[in-house]
Amino acid sequence: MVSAAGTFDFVVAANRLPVDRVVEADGSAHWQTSPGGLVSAMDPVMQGRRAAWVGWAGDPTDEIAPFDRDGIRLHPLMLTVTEIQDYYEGFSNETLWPLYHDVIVPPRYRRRWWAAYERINTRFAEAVADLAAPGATVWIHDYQLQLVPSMLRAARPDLRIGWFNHIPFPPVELFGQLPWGRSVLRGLLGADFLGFQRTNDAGNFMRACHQLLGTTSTGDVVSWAGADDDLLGAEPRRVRTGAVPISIDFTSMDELAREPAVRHRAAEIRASLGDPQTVLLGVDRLDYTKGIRHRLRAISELFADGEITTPDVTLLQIATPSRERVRAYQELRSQIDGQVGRINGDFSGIGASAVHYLHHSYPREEMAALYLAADVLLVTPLRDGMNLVAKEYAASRWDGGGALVLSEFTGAAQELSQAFLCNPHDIVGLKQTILRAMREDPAALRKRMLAMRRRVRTHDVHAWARRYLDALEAAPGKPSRG
Ligand code: ADQ
Repeated sequence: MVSAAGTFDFVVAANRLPVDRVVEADGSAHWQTSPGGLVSAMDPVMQGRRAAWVGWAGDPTDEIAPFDRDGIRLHPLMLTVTEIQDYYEGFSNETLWPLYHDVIVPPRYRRRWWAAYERINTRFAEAVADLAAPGATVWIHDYQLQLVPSMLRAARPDLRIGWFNHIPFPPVELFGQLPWGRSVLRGLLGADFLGFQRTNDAGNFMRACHQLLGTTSTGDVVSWAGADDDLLGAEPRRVRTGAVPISIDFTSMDELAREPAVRHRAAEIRASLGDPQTVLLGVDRLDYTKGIRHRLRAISELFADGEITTPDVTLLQIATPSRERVRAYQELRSQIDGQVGRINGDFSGIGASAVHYLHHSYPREEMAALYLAADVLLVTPLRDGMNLVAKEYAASRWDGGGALVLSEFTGAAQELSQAFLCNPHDIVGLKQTILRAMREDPAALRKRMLAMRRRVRTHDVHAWARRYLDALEAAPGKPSRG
């Protein structure tokens, strides 16, 4: 059924709204802008347009009416406790997340979760259909909303619909496990343009469509011949795909890291670590995709081999707990807690910890100071769509200092080829790479860092959003009858 049009020319749909609801001790509540790149990426492209954002409001609460903030209409969707368990923790984070990250832990396939995923995607599509003006542009984000493109197209064929995947898209040999894989692909093919982090992700998607739906492709365009299909309808479709790697706000990170207070704080951090010769740093969400266990294994062996010793070398590992109600994350946390405890028990001295392990979440100023304080940043994911931490490190190092050890299984590795690239599964190789990064002479390090900074400066988040929207605008769009 075609629904009535709204008044917004540009509508974003993402799992979360760009604001968090903060409830004070006295029970009063207010909204606070969420930290994170997506908000700053979307802001410049939303300003000056009649723009709206549809997303889950966070913790379950009573119905909240849509409201305006900074000239943007925010449209909260409320989820019940059961919907959060089934759609978000279940299908999004226990099925799709591990499946799309190379099945590092086994995905769980539960029919009840899939039914909830379909229901919540329907609610997102209905909300966007009601808000979007005739011919509006809609940008849908990420793996939680893969059915929205087709659901939305069925209701509003006049819209220009884009979707961007922040995480990898797996090879068809893995994707084929998903009992509802064909529905997911048909859900996505409702878009005009499907953006991915890497060319390989777009290729994996096209191969999955070919193998599971029998589509053909010419260059970056997937053609679906049309069929009596409940999601996609009977019309043939041509959908453009492409790699548009996400980035960060280089200028604001660079400026922040130059501030005297941040530089002073960086020196303070080093002093409180006991002024070691080498500070190694890891900054991750506590997630099994991030390769924290492999990193700690390598560090532990380097201490055991006597290649590094306290107090000369210390690792500062910041790991913000996430998805704490999901079992795999609880297990990971206790494994890492144990590993850190063993390393410190075996190799720390009095007042000289081998590993400083922190769960806190920090303001941007403190993140910039941490990056400035680190001689080597260790980014060792087993699989990561992009990894913004690597790019933030480069943007913070206006001084040309620091070394980046970067897993070849991150999207960032495609762009930051001057990093010390590593395979985190190869512990021997990882140890050697860490030592090389620690021992490289400053002039060579500086050359590498300046090249990485150039790349992030010229490919920042604003360029990303523009490139994405240009590709969406240029997508074939209208169904071709051949
Ligand atoms: P994430 O898996 O969350 O994102 P990442 O790209 O590294 O991973 O971004 C993490 C962000 O959180 C960074 O901006 C970082 O500064 C911040 N952060 C981490 N720890 C923090 C702490 N303790 N305190 C404050 N801030 C902290 C997903 C995909 C990635 C992809 C992004 C964007 O998994 O591959 O790069 O989306 O598309």
